[in-house]
Amino acid sequence: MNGDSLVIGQTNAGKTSFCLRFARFLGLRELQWMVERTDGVRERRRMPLSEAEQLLSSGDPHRTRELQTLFLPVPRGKADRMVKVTDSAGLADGLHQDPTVRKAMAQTLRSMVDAKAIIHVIDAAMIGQELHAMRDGKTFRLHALDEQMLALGRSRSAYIVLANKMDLPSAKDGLRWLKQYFDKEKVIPISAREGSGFHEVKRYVWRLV
Ligand SMILES: Nc1nc2c(ncn2[C@@H]2O[C@H](COP(=O)(O)OP(=O)(O)OP(=O)(O)O)[C@@H](O)[C@H]2O)c(=O)[nH]1
Ligand SMILES: [Mg+2]
Repeated sequence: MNGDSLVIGQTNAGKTSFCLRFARFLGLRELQWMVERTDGVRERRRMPLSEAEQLLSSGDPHRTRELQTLFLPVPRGKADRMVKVTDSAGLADGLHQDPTVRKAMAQTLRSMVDAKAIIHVIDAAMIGQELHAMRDGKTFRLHALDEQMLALGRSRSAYIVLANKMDLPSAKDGLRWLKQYFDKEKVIPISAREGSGFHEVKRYVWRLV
């Protein structure tokens, strides 16, 4: 396994927040990444992490519109190895009116086909909210897009689900449901906002190298 992993999920699940928080957790002050635009052009970028945090993550859906590969140094003996974690544009239902968003989603789908290791981010708080809203006896079902991502993940040699937004109250019930639905050991609860759960994420990602 070459340690490269692709971060996927619905739009707004917290993929970019996860990547930036992971870099912070690892003690990086400066971010090195490769951006692959939807026209295929690749650009190397360097930026202080604090600047990237302001620039890359906001409350708007469809914020990420390019593949952003972060280079993370892993100490291995005398020479560091690099782990690559690629943040992708979030998926959403329907045909989006903005062509750049459509192109970005198509780029995510293409990269999903090639990815060996997949990190699937799910908003556990949203699942919890949806569970609470269903008081009419209907059974809760995972969103069709997440279902597709799960099917793809299962076909890969490495697959993990990050139950994100654990700092929000409804996320507890969301996590309980996710752990029942997925293999329990595949689900890591995290809060990209507060930085919880990252020791386990690190253990998982380092195993890939
Ligand atoms: N409360 C809480 N909010 C979070 C957490 N992680 C992300 N968010 C918020 O969720 C929103 C979306 O976060 P992003 O990281 O931009 O989500 P994304 O999955 O990259 O979204 P796209 O790029 O649009 O696909 C932002 O308002 C974040 O601040 C978390 O752990 N807890
Ligand atoms: Mg994003």
